[in-house]
Amino acid sequence: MKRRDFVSLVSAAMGTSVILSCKKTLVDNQSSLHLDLMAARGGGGVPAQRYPLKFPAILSHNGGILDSKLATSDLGGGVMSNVWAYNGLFPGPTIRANDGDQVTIQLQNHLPEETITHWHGLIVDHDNDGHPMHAIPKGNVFDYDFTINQRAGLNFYHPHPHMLTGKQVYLGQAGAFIINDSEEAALNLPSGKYEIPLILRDATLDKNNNLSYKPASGGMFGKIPLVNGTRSPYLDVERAVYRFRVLNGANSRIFGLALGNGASFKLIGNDGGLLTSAVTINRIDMSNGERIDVLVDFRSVTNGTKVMLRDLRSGWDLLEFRVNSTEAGPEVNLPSTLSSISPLSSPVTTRTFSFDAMSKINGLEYEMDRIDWTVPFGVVEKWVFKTNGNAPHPVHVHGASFQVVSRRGGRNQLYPWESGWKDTVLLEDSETVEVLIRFNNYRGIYLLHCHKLEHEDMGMMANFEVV
Ligand SMILES: [Cu+2]
Repeated sequence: MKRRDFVSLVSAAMGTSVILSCKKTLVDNQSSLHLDLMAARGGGGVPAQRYPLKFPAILSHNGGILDSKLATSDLGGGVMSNVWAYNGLFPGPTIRANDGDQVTIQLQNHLPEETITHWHGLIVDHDNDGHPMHAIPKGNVFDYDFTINQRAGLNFYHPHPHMLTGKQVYLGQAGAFIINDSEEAALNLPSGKYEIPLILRDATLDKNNNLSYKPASGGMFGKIPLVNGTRSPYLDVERAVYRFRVLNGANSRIFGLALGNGASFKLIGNDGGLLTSAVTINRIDMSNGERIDVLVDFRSVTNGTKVMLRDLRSGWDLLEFRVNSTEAGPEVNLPSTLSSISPLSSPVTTRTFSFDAMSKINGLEYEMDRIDWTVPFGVVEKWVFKTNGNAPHPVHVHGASFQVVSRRGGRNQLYPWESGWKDTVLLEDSETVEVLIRFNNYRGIYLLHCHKLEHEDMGMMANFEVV
């Protein structure tokens, strides 16, 4: 498929949302009016009503089925929206596995078009990576079978069919994949009801409250925020320390997270798992596909107080914490070293990748059958990411994690959430970002691409082969 087909695909996507919105949906008139009023406030301000934060169900990593299908979901207040959901859930079920576990999951495609699921952050062999060349037509299944061999962390599963990723993720095809290991377990981090996954995204709803995908070449920016598929959510919390596992699951929007009461986060992990040590920080910026792992301490907050998780970039209120207990919970004591991370060094090769316009890497748009470079197995390389404009480009690599070593130009610095192991790094205009990377798990064909999904779908993606 060539770029010229993107326009017709976009038209097709819009046509789909029209068809979806024509389906009969029971809408309470009052709720509908209320939601429209809230939408008019652009998701910011003070909505008249908030809805309980949803939590995705857990799916077994061993023998689980991911059924991609059309469904309806309550985004809050009992108003149903048409979505494309894994197992009818929006977002999809959370998968948990331990390092060393065998994962066997069957993807069933009941969407009206091809799809394939990619496990963003998981280091798996080419056949299990959800490469677009493995997309299955509607009515077909794909059996995944791989072993977890990596550090504990929060990962992100979503479709990866060429030129359809943005639409499918937007319509609801997304979920969390959490890996646990013994190193993490030894830290006794908050768990159970004190460990909360938060999948952030935005959305635009049409007048029937259905998701409306209308991408522009600069990306798809929705008019309201959703957290775990909930609009204007709240969460009752105790006076305790909570662990929030946060994923930016939006197609294009970057979030600048902060707490409304000025309290700080204790940042303990990111894409590739635990950091070397915890960092106390007041703001964290997350581009598409990035993850963070933070502790928030509500112990000193007075019972009955509300604390807002905010997005400083849009001015949106994302999630209201309602502190609702009299007794304060225990302190969480972290060791000064959370995890040992060996720095990569002495790269044998330097490769430069220029993310140009909105659809090209080094002057080329994606071709499914073209391998643009080969990488020797097991050696450290330096990859340099730059751009001639049209950023932000969140750069994502499949098949290995990397370490970010420098950013020159633009923001001209690295941030605490960019230390340790990463698989996605934000490239802004006039920046040059250098990473060190080593593919020492599998040989095979993998992808480098922009994770602004509309850029990816237009062709800002490349195949390389580890040999
Ligand atoms: Cu981009």
